[in-house]
Amino acid sequence: CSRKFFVGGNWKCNGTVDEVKKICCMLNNGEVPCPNHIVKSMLRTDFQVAAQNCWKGKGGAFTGEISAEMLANLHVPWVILGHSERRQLCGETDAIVAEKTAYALDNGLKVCLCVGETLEERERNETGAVVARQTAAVASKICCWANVVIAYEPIWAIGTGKVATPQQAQEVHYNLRKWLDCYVSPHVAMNMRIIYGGSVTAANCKEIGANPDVDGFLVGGASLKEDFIAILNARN
Ligand code: G2H
Repeated sequence: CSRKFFVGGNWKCNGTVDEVKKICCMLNNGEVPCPNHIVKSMLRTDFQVAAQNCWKGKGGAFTGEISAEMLANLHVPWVILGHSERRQLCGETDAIVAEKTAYALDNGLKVCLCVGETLEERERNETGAVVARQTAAVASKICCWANVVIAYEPIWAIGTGKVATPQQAQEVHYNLRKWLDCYVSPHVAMNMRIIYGGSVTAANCKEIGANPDVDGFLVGGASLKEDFIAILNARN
């Protein structure tokens, strides 16, 4: 398969200087094939840093925000957009996430776009429709997907210790790839890395990562621990 396995660590709103130093040390010493500039200067160059959000348009009088231009200027190559914590806690709609994605890509950033359903939506059998709706909003605003990775993160599995089964993850990833094939293009569908996020650990990563449509992980809690090295090696 031509899709290179992709693993992101999402530290969220965690980390004192000492804790960050400890995690960087663990990563730098890990045998493996961020949110800020300090992290970048501490890490081996084969790791790339991501911001966890950015402003939806050109920077300016938007107190508390960081713009795509500022990230690019700081040489932060990636930004995570549409994480369910942003959608649910900060009111980011599909349209806002799409606008942010388009603006970030236009400014040279790579985007890890998060999608995923709530427990109620899964129970109503709406998973496929929700993920398609969230992706369609972005598809209406961008035409080049080369710098996008899609993270499927079922909200009921985030930070709950309740992980999707390998079959559940594979099914959603497969259907999302089919959607891309139909509504974007066969080329984008074939090359899109669709990664899984939601309570990934060293113990469950191999089984989930062995699925043909699972191209990596976005990892929260476990990325703060030694576990992350095993997750980075899930496909090795
Ligand atoms: C989902 C994930 C990281 P966790 O948000 O993106 O977090 O691995 O803690 O469930």
